[in-house]
Amino acid sequence: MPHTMQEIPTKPFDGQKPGTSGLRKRVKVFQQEHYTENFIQSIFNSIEAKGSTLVIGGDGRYFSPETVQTILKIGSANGVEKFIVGKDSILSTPAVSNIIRKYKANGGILLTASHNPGGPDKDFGIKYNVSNGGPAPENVTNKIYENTKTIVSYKVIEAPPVDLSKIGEFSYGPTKVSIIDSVADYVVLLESIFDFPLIKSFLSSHSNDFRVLFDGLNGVTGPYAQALFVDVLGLPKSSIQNCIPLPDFGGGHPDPNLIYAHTLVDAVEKDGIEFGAASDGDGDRNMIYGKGAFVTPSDSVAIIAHWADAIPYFKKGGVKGLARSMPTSKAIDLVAQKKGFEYFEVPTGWKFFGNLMDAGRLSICGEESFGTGSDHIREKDGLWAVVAWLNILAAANRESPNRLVGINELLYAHYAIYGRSFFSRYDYEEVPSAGANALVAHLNHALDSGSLTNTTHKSASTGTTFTVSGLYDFAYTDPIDKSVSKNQGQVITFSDGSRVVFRLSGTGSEGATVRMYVERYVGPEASAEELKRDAAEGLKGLIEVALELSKLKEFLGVDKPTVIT
Ligand code: VG1
Ligand code: CO
Repeated sequence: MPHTMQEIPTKPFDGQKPGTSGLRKRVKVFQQEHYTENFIQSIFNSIEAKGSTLVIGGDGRYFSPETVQTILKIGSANGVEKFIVGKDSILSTPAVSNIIRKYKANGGILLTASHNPGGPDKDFGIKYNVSNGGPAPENVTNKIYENTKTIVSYKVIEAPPVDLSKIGEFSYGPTKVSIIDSVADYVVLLESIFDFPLIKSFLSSHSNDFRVLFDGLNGVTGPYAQALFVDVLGLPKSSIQNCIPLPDFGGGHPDPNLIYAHTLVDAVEKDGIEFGAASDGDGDRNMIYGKGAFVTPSDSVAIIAHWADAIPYFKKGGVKGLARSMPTSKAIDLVAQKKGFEYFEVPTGWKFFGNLMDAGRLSICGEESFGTGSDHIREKDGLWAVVAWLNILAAANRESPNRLVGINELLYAHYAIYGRSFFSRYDYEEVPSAGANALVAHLNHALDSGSLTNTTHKSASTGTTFTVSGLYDFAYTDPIDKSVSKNQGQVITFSDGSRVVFRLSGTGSEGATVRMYVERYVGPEASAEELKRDAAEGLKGLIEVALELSKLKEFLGVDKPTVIT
């Protein structure tokens, strides 16, 4: 088909640096003339675009359909041979990772700002994934960023927009465009991993005493949840809620935690539902929350690792190794030690797990930020984690035919073997950058001068004392490619093994977001009462001491965190 190409002059924009997971800004920023085009051309300048096959999809948030057309225009002009696009621009982040791998594409462009709110006044995001299906590593994102600083023009092809609602193969100038079903490949993938017949028989024999509720928070997972829970597993339609993807997620934060997923928490508590779960805007996060039972993501990944044998994928392929991001609690390390698996601590962000998986040294990993996953793809995977929990509960109940094993029974059984890591995260969102930088400088000073080391601090309300045993700035050398990532969070350790971490977020779109992570370990010899304690109670003293040591409230000028998880 004849086509015309145009080269359009442009000028660089400041600040097009991808963060923890892609470039995230307000929609209004992306809507500026040439802004989105510049970033997309910079991606194509940084990869081998000619002759490539790329996947496009996202969480369906506001400004996605327009951006798909922009990518098609610029990509085609840059020589992309084929685009595989999710119908209506919808593909969850894990689904994109799977499609890149399954169809041997060269990479993919994901249109999402994940758990950040959407809509004309909220956030949009663009992320590039490479051929292993995972987020581009730092050398690629740095190259993209360097390109955004020197860009002088971008290329477009002139062609009418593609109808994204029609599944099929189309030609678009010199490029092939294949619009695919958003859900089908992902369902096939999960069916190849889990014991669906076992889960199905467990759920149908316990339809009265083990009810399930999944909340899509109006993000991308709705259609996937319908397919998995209702169509495949045979649960009633009432088992899923907020499962229509909306461009503004119904006005909420599509973030599965105790604060933002209150539609799930409320429904579970009101109806006494045994198993509740939610996922985020783009489907890579998960929360497991049943009646009176909240599973911290750090515990969740440890429990999945402990029960790996119940999952056919691991039973067959074995567990090659375990890993967590640095701020995540050490619960999974204990499982690795007991079972003799290799284990790793990497910086925050899923991109750091990819090399280990590709090298065959990592099978199950997680982040405290409600991210759990495995080497079946190269992104964290919300619905994978939910189905993993159902598979494990089904297996546990097969061993306990007379008494229902629920979420809490699994948790307490785990603590009785490994002990418990009390864990919590305080987020101070959109605080002034100057205050956040001053906090970092204060901690750096303590680190360099050693002024805090060996000091003892007493919590006013609990009377517990904590002695600082060390302070360091976390840096990571990738064991596979030896690349070094510095300044990944400031860690304060205490003589009782407790730990506090301070980190600046790399996913916010305004001001700065400071995260404080606290962890306190209690061994399996502790009393059942101690092990079953409310997490907030178990951490109270340590949190007070952490706030005092860091002078966080003074620096940030705020009294309370925006979110506690
Ligand atoms: C946050 C989380 C991090 C996660 C990242 C992307 O990053 O802390 O663990 O990998 O979001 O998750 P930060 O830099 O804001 O702390 V998602 O679901 O937003 O892609
Ligand atoms: Co996400």
